[in-house]
Amino acid sequence: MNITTLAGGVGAARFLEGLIQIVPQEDITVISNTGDDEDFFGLRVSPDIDIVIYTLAGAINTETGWGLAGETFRALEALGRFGYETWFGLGDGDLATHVHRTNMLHNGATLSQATRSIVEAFGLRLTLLPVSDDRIRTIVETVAGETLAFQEYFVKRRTEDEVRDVRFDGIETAQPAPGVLEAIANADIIAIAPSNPVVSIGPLLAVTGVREALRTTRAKVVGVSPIIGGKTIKGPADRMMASLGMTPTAVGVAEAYRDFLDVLVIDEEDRALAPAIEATGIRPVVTQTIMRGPAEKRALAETVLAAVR
Ligand code: FO1
Repeated sequence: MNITTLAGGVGAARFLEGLIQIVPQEDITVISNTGDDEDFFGLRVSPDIDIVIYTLAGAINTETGWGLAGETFRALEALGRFGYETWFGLGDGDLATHVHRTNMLHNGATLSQATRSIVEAFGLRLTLLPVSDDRIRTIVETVAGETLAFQEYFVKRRTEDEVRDVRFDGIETAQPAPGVLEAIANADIIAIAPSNPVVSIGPLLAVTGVREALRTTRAKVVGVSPIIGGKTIKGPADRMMASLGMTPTAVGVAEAYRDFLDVLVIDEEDRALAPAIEATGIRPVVTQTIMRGPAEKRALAETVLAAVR
């Protein structure tokens, strides 16, 4: 059974931790957001790709949900001496990943090839595809009229700015990476991870052909709402959806995916929203979606697969 997951960062990684407990990694393809990617000190950093790899390899810093466990930050401190900005927490071990990725890109490899190399080096056997090998940059326009690169908005400014608009620079010409459309067309099940619908899943859906592939695939498409009781566990999805005129609830998630989603898994807390989701033409499945430990991650993955089997 082939399962393709559309993924952002932390929420997706936690969902995938459950999935790999019940499905062989060889049967899983993850299509990853690259709109968060940024260059620091000339190095290409791909946070959502790395968060998924580090998490599934058991190497993640579980307190933050990003970066490597037991990191030191000596190189970053030393870079600060030269006047570089150091607000983006790149640890010493993490830097090696970015050096390797950037080196491969400089030598003519694609982001897909560099990603495969990192996946293998961390001992994983699933297929992890960046949604595109072409550069896509998520840009946030604030109500105050500023234009911020995603990491500036997310990390430097701690998501404090009110968002007026979000755009994906490069999206008009970005082509799906090799294997992306095939992984959607040939999957038995497609799972949309509990990630931010605007800035994590949004860039994936905006790449030429991806949304159409989701609409026409023979696979069942099941999503997990990242919004519980009108709030996100982590990140600004609720506030962002509200300021962009979307309904900041599981119903808003259903509306955002209504043209391709068959089932939306929502939390017990949102049971009362089930009829409104049903009204969008999507079947709601109510379960416990907060993933604290390995058993809860596994249970959520089991519910997601059972919902469309
Ligand atoms: N998130 C933070 O909130 N602060 C950081 O300093 C930070 C550093 C960082 C370094 C490498 C990496 O792969 C991710 C990092 N993140 C950091 C997470 C990242 O900004 C976001 O979680 C994703 O872009 C959103 O999915």
